[in-house]
Amino acid sequence: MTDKQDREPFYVTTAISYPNGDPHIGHAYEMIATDAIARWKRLEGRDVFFLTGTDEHGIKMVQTAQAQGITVQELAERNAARFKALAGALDISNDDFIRTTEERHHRSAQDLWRKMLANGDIYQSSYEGWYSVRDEAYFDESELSEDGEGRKFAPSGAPVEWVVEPSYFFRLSAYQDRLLKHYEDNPDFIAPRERRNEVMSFVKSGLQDLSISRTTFDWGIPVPDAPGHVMYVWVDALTNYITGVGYPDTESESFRRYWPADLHVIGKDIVRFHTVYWPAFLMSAGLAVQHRVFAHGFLTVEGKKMSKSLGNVIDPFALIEEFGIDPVRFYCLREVSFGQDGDFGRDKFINRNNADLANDLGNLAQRSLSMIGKNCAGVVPKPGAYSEADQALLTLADTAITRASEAMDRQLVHEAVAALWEVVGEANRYFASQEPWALKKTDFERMGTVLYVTAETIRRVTIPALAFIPGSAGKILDFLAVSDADRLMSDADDAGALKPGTVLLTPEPVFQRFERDKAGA
Ligand code: ME8
Repeated sequence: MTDKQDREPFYVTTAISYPNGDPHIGHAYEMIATDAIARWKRLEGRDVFFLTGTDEHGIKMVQTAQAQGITVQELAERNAARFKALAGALDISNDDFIRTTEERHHRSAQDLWRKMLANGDIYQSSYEGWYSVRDEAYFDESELSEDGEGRKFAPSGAPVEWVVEPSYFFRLSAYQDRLLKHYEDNPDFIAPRERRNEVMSFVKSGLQDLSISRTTFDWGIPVPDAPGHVMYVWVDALTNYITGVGYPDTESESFRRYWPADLHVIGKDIVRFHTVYWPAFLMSAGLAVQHRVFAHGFLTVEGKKMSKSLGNVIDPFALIEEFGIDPVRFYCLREVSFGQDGDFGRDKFINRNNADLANDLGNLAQRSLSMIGKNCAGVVPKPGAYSEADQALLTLADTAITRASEAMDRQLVHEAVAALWEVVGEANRYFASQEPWALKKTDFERMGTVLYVTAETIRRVTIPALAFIPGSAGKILDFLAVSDADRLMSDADDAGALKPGTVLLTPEPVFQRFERDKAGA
């Protein structure tokens, strides 16, 4: 691979999670999808920097710690370690893990604050309004709902209370026109499109200044030169994206190289923070605005919203323990349309694993490569002239790789997976209809061609699959004796790169089949 400096940088982030509880499948989902995007870009030869982490300040952390009888530092320490462990357990290829309690981040957030202040965008006043502790946000009266007893609730369903406090404000109202111009000039700034429309109409309806400091608790980043005030957790949280690449040192190599970020991947509930507040903060501080925000949907479990009270929160560690990493990753990427809501269902999960991984890719690799082992002394045979069927499969691999790349450019991860698995499905039909086991007796040379075409097709789809199921795809490429240096998209594009005469390794089963639960099945 060429030197890092010669490759085009690509900076991608997840949201940083609140470590006030254990990570759940929604957190795992976001990590997996972002990891697939990061890995794909690396396969394309980009110099990727991938950041994830934890958002550790705010009143919710304080309240959870109190309820558990531990200090908030202890809570943050314990649960941040769980999120870090989750990234490891899911084979996430993040380059750094940021915690907002780190000193580097305090320095960064305070510097950003000073820049916004120097630009005249921060002023002191007092704030009163309907505040939801759970959402850590104030809401407009018009956004609230009410129950029969006069209690008011935020759109999330969380109760709100009337709060009055001295507060610093950010002059968000001054950014309405600049933001709208930014959306107009950069039609790809917010995806999917329906999110962009929502944000634009929200901004068009008028922006109010934003309360950005708190005085009712001290678990946060101190506002510079303002004793008693800590920063509103979202100012601090969003800043993680620049801290991660070296801010406030804007002259550092990493900041110059990676900022502005190419992509923030987040859930649909926090679009406003990332597409209204964050670009406004950056503009105020004289920094470049990130290129793009992609909002994914929410996962439900067996069709129901996850909640502690329903007891249906899925522990991703338990899932990995039971099924392994790649089946979990694959399900998330294949079954859910990225950008739409999706569902985790146990039967659907097992069906997907058995059909696409164990049967289609697993069996095909195992059967074809072990035939090469037994009949060709483990050496890739030299193909003869291609038949129409051979050509059709090879061409399909070509077009599918192109389609997958185009889909990944727009973060349509599910479309990319589907395009590749269409080839896997077709390769199975090809293998079954060509009957190489029968050709062995009738036309040995033709058998060699069929095995070559099959193995070459497996190589070509398995390289891009490294982004989705890195461990299993890596094993299959090992069996095919594809060296680490030959596992880039340019190698997948390179038809015929599997050289006749290559000595293969003995294949072993890569995927497992799982039984659906008897009860209720
Ligand atoms: O929002 N399905 O943290 P968080 C899919 N700290 N995604 C889900 C989900 C679900 N059921 N539940 C949550 C925060 N998410 C802030 C972010 S960024 C500067 C600060 C997603 O722990 C959610 O949309 O509540 C968000 O993108 C991420 O998980 C972390 O959520």
